[in-house]
Amino acid sequence: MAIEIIGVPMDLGASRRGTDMGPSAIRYASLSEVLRKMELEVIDRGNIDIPVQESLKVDNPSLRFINEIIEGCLKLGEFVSAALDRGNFPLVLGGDHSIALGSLLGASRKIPDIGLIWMDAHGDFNSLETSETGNIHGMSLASSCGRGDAKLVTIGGFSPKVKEEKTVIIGVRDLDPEEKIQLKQSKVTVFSMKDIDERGIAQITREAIAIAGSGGNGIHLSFDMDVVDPSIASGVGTPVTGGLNYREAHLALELIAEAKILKSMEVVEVNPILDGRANSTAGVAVEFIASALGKRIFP
Ligand code: NNH
Ligand code: MN
Ligand code: MN
Ligand code: MN
Repeated sequence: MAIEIIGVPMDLGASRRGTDMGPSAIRYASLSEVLRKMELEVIDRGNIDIPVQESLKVDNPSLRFINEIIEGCLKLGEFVSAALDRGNFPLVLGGDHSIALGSLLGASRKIPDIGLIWMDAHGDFNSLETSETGNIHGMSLASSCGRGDAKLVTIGGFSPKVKEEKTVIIGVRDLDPEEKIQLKQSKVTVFSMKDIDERGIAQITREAIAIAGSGGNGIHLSFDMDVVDPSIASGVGTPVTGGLNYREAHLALELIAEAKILKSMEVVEVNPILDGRANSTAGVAVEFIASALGKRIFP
């Protein structure tokens, strides 16, 4: 099994420009070298073709750049499915979180009944009716669960991509008012920062693994870099204070690796131009990827 790196220079799903540089920033922070030192085989498939924002005009302000995002996610879905067909592990580098639509299309087409752990400061559970921004990166989880705009929901020709019963959000601390109601009415399991503070990240992660991993088909991990505290990862478009600390994030990923249930992964929302220290957020992203893929402190 090789790790197949797939870059998605997508910034059409978010307001602040710069996540299109995420894949370069993460590669520049020595991703391949770090993984090869772990004795993993690495194949870099390069980047998916995504149009440059300045070359487009917004035709639908409540679903900004929907057509271009769908087109990009269909391409990404093909790359993810092809990697799984080869028996490989798709590692998707974002890009804003709208790309989860493509990763989950590609993964769930090949792995029916796949579970999902979504680590994020946000719920990404908006629909066009509840969104205050029209940004599709805030809608990608709801759409993947079968809620919202029909074009987003049925991308790839089937829905849902994941069952709400097998979907778990970890680290959330910023929900829009209507989004909160939608999430409450859903069957998604939500572990907020309060739950983590109260019960500890180890216990929460174990419960998440049990829920998302139930049935034994494995899980997709969608890791939004803003789940960690901005003091660790400042280079994200929508930072929210009070996030996971450095070790909490590593421990969650180490436990997921130990459970041996991970089938595919994406790391999203790295925005190097907003980084407080030169490319440090991408550097931390590489460390997190290594933990998720089995790097151990000891033995
Ligand atoms: N909830 C907001 C929206 O829908 C912000 C979403 N931003 C994110 N999501 N970074 O992870 O626009
Ligand atoms: Mn997100
Ligand atoms: Mn987020
Ligand atoms: Mn804490």
